[in-house]
Amino acid sequence: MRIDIITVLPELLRSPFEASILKRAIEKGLVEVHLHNLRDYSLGNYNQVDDYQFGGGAGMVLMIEPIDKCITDLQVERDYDEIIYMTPDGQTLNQGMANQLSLKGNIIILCGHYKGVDQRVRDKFITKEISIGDYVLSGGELAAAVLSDAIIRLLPGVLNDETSALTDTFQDNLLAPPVYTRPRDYKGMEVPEVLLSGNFPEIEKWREEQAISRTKERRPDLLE
Ligand code: 6GU
Repeated sequence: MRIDIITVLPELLRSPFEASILKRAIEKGLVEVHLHNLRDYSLGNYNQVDDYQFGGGAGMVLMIEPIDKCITDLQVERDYDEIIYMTPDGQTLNQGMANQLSLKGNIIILCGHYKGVDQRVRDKFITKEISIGDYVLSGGELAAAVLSDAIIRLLPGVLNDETSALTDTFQDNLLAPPVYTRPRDYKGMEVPEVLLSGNFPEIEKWREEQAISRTKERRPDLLE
């Protein structure tokens, strides 16, 4: 898989891909992530990528020209399955969407900023608009990092047995059960007996019950 991210703040997006699981996925060649600074595609002398909005009002708007130039350059090299715009008025990201996107070959992620992008960008180029929740971030970069992480960890070979996505919260619309590690007794707080029993069918049953009761209590909406 290949992810191309278009942003006015590439520096904000570097570190998530330079550590831990995402870094290893890139090193293993399981995914390529390319950051594109929108300013490199600006037309005028001032590296201008945003402008005042027609009709007046506070806040700058990302202009269509640099975005067109960047996307068109990328499309000359390869076909893209999705061109995603990160925006708080998009469809709210969930595990199902991450699962679907992890099956794609090449995707572009465009990060919004300021008041957003010229509507004509959305009309002409964008195939999916995604939000990561009902709150406002100062730009789409952190949201793009969240989306990329959710996708990349699902790619075959990225996770090992220990970090398997199969037992994730949400993967079967259930929250994950509680987990424990050593010591067995910490200042009188004990690990549930069943986990120490070695009886794996019993352990599986306990985990399933815990997952269901946790979901009922914390996220009854997931069970509807
Ligand atoms: Cl994708 N962008 C911004 N700016 N804020 C958000 C968001 C995206 N998702 C939730 N809040």
